[in-house]
Parts: sequence; structure tokens; C-alpha cells
Amino acid sequence: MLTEAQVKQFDQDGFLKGDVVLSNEEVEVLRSELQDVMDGKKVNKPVLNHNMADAGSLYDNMKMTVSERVVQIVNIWMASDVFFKHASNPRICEEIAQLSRTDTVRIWHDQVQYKPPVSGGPTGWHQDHPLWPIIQPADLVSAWVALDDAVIENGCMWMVPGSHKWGNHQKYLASDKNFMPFHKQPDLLQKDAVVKAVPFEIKKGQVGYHHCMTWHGSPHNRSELHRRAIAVHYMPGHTKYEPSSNHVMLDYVNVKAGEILQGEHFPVVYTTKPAIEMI
Ligand SMILES: O=C(O)CCC(=O)C(=O)O
Repeated sequence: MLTEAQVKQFDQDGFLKGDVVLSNEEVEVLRSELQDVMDGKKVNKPVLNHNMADAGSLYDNMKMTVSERVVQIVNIWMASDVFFKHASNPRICEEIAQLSRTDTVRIWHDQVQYKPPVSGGPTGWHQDHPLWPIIQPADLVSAWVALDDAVIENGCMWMVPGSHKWGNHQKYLASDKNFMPFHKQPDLLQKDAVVKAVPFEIKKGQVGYHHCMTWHGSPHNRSELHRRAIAVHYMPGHTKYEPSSNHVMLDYVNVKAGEILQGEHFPVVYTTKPAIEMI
């Protein structure tokens, strides 16, 4: 459970470091399970399992060189019970409910980004919600848990404090070819907005939360260290399916436009509602 001060800090910055929520043993189990999924050893498959440098990545404003790699796996929970258990972690889900001010939390989708030692590529600056053009409103919160210490050297995420309040600047972010500094202030940004990125270093087993409109990204991993992490993007109970463009999860949607996005591929992982109301 987060304190009131932590929730206030999240509201102000658009991101927050939580506690270490996984033991070393739990991290080991997730690492081994991740390796099995990457090696294609699981019977059930995730929605995506590819190198972001190949195929049109959502974050391809920073082109990777041929030798660079970011292994992106979407919905590893569908391939692995251990990752589903992780996505249902009671502490994380309760804290997500607090930050989202909701009584019900569903999985939108999850995402591993693994930056291997030395050859790990960058994830360009972006905002999440503009890249999710089939859901509204823009008030989702993600829980990013490190499976290795994520530090500046191995390509931890960077965040821009307060940027979740500035609206949709994805076009501007996608045009930025350098990881840092930003090349210019976007035209539409309010004049008093201070665009200053800060590193978001997360310890192995620790959780970091970010709002779906917060500007964020992560540079190369040129170190000898692995950089493995599992992000789960959670929907509050009121998130609706409102398609305006395509998305990799579209094939799994079984509700009509304007309806709450629910169903077996968007499971409830937290609720304070009586069971009868969830049927
Ligand atoms: O893992 C990363 O470096 C980026 C992840 C990300 O963009 C996200 O979880 O929204």
C-alpha cells in the first residue's frame, strides 16, 4: 500500500519508485521462465516475441543498427503461469488501484523489454497512450519491475517529470532522433513547462510506476550487464474500447466500440467489488 505522500508525488511527477516487491528467488524463477519463452520452449505463445529492431517497432524513432537488439515480448502472461501470477501480484495491483483511483484493475497487456549486454538498443522517447489507439481514457498506470538492477550504464528508463499533464506530444517525441537532450521545446507546450529528463534507476525486484502520458524512453545498453524487465500495463475498471487505429491487441477484443474493455484476454487482477457484480 502506498502512502498519501507517494500518491501525491506520483500525481505531481507522473512516475514513482515503489518498494522491492520480489525476492531474489522470485526473480530467478521469472528470469528462467523468460529464457524459456525467448527460446520458444513454451507450448502457449505470447502475442509478440521479436527484436524491436526488426519489423516496424512502435518506438522506431531511434533506428537501431543491425548489431543492436531489444527483445520485446508482449503478453508473456499468456505463455507463462508464473508471469500471470506476477501480473496479479496483490501488492502491485493494490498500488495500481490507488494510483488509478479505481476499484477494479485489468491487464491491458504486458511487455518485456530485454536489452542484452553491449548490443542492447534504445527505446525512443514516447508516451504510451498515443501508441494505444484502441482504448480511452488516457489514465492507465504501468508497473515496471526490474529483473536486473536497471542503472544508467545498462539503459534504465528516463522520465520527464510533470510531462503527463502536457497532453499528447507523441509526434514531437517521435521526431526526436537523439536520445538526449531534446532538440527543441515542442511548439504546443505551455510556456512554463520545464523539459528535463531524469534517470529512473530501479533495483532488481523493485517496482517503478508510470502514467501512460509520461514522456519516457531508455538508451542503449553498452555495458556488460543484462537489462531484463517486465512491465504490466494496467487498465482501471472504466477503460473502454474506442478504436481509432490499429493495435497488436485488437485481435483479442470481443466487445463493441464504446464498451468496457473486458474478456478473457483482459483479466481482472484486482477488485473490491462484490463477486456478484463481476459476473
Ligand atoms: O523497458 C523500457 O526501457 C521501456 C518500457 C516502456 O516504455 C514502458 O514500460 O512503457
